[in-house]
Amino acid sequence: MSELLVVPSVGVDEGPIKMVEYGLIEQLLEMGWNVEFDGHHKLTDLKPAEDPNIGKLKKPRYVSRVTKAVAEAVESNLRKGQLALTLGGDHSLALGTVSGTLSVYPDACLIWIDAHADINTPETTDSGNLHGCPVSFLLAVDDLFQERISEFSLVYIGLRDVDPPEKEILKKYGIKAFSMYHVDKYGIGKVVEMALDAVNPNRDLPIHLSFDVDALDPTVAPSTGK
Ligand SMILES: [Mn+2]
Repeated sequence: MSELLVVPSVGVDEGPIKMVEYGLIEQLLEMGWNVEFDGHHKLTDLKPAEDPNIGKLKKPRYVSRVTKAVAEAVESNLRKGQLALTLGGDHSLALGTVSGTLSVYPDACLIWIDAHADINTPETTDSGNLHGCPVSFLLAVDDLFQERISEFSLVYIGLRDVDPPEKEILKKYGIKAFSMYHVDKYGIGKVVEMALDAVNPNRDLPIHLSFDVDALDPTVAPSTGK
């Protein structure tokens, strides 16, 4: 049984629900999954009337409210013994999805498949976009977040655009990362094995996989930035 939640976000609003409309659920059913569609969660009503920046961070209250709602939805589905598959949003969504997972499976490891490390802190971010920061919050690099994941439980696959301050953080914490160089050199199957060896050597821990579509080659997914 898996539960499918769809959460839109500005900029890529229609993408997630279009995947459902174009037959994602039917395809999952064909693959043998028993899918319960949890609906299109439109969280725009959580948007606060006023949401001034905090430091450089943009829309902090809105992202915070969405994070809480998503975490609760993921948690309640996981507590029913289901696999939660969440589609949508930019990668700030992972603040909620990973938190929901950690509240039920505190020993879960996190596989982050992305062109970007998304590990800027409120200090290092240039843009102030929270979708560039979720991993630093999840690791509590700045002690901002409650549900903390250990740096030893996190592994990256697919990196190809990492900011210099992010490189410093990855180095400081000794976070395992496989870039596109490794994927080209070893192939994705071998890289996934190596990533699992790093965070889940006995293959006995729960896995949270967070996938940014920009990890795909821009020739097959041209609409997601670089
Ligand atoms: Mn990305």
